[in-house]
Amino acid sequence: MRKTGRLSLGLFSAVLLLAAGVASAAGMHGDKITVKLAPVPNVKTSAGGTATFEMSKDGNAIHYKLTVDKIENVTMAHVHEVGDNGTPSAILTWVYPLKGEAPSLRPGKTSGTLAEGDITADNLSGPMKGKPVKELFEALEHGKAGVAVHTKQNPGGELWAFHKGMTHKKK
Ligand SMILES: [Cu+2]
Repeated sequence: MRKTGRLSLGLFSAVLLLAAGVASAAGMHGDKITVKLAPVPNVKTSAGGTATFEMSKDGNAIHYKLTVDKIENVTMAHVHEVGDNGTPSAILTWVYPLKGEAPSLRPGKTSGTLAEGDITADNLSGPMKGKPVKELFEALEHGKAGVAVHTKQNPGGELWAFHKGMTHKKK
């Protein structure tokens, strides 16, 4: 009985902490989210990358930039929903290429800016379809959405990461 009581108190504090984090993250405009990309487990690669997302002042667009380091034969990149076990689930928007919704192979090694642009509500797909772009930003901020980069040799994803809500910086 005592054990249960202590456990629920611990859980309660955790929920409070989580609520505080969510509250401080909500309603802030001009925030920038940085997602550091890492190799997908069991994928052998020396590639790396970083994706940044910034909400526009009017709230109608997310400006993003996807930078890669030594990635070979890159084909596409998306924001995916974070599924069970932290793996990429449904595509929420394409980031490379932003328009076209078809892979675009870059043969050989690419380092530098792979893609930069604005995500608007029109770009959203899957469970985000028809929703305001702000919801995608919040999903990214809360680690419910992440970034995957696909290559010819790793079509299921070579790089992948999602934000855990602790490193977002105010502009
Ligand atoms: Cu993808």
